[in-house]
Amino acid sequence: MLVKLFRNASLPQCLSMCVLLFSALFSQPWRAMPKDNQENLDFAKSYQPRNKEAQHLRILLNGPAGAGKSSFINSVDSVLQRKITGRALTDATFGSSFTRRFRPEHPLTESDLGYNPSPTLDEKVQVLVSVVPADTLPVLSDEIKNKMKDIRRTASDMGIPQLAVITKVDKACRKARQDVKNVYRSKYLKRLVDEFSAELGIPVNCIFLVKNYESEIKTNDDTDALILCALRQMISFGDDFLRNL
Ligand SMILES: Nc1nc2c(ncn2[C@@H]2O[C@H](COP(=O)(O)OP(=O)(O)OP(=O)(O)O)[C@@H](O)[C@H]2O)c(=O)[nH]1
Ligand SMILES: [Mg+2]
Repeated sequence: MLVKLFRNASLPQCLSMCVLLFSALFSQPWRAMPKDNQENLDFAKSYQPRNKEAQHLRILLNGPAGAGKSSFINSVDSVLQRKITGRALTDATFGSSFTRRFRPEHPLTESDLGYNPSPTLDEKVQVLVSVVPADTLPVLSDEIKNKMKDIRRTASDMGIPQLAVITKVDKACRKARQDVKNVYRSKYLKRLVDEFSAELGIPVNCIFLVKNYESEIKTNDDTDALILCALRQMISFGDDFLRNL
């Protein structure tokens, strides 16, 4: 079929078909980023829950060791403070998880340290965020995927809204590494999003591509834009959930 297409096309048509077939970027991003970050920044900084019984939003990040959960927390902190911060400990070796373990097959019981039998509205989780790294996403084990699905199912039963963040886009895609503005133009990353969406059952519009701050000593607008876009959606989802309680 392809051969037929090429045989019937003129030379310029052939050339443009070649470009289309082999280019790694869409001509337009499949998700537009705002022209500047001010609105999203103001929104995140001034956010107050509309449900007056709640003081703040509680967002649970869940994902494999080394996925970039702590880095994402630090990145959000860095964006909001407009300088690189490092409040949550990250681990470059990630042999064992730094962040607290979460095992749906062994729910906490009253005898566990820190178990809270009657959490207040403020102490309950209002948004679940699945965090996965783009570079190893294609080889994520079934065990981890099933665990993430279990956690999502438990959250769904409780009506908790969910979204996903795919980190380390710079490690998975050369074009994204060269210029972070290419993230939502990368055909490879779009395919990753589509496949992850189908596998975990998370709609594409609830999946966000992110490059965390890890080696930078200054923040920059393009990296901020990706982080703020994800953060804004987390806040909106959480606030809707709180309001409907
Ligand atoms: N290049 C790149 N590296 C990243 C990114 N996000 C995280 N990292 C690096 O990945 C490593 C692991 O990140 P962490 O934030 O510690 O991962 P985690 O999910 O908190 O891991 P645990 O707490 O062990 O479960 C660190 O060395 C980070 O600097 C990213 O977007 N790009
Ligand atoms: Mg961590």
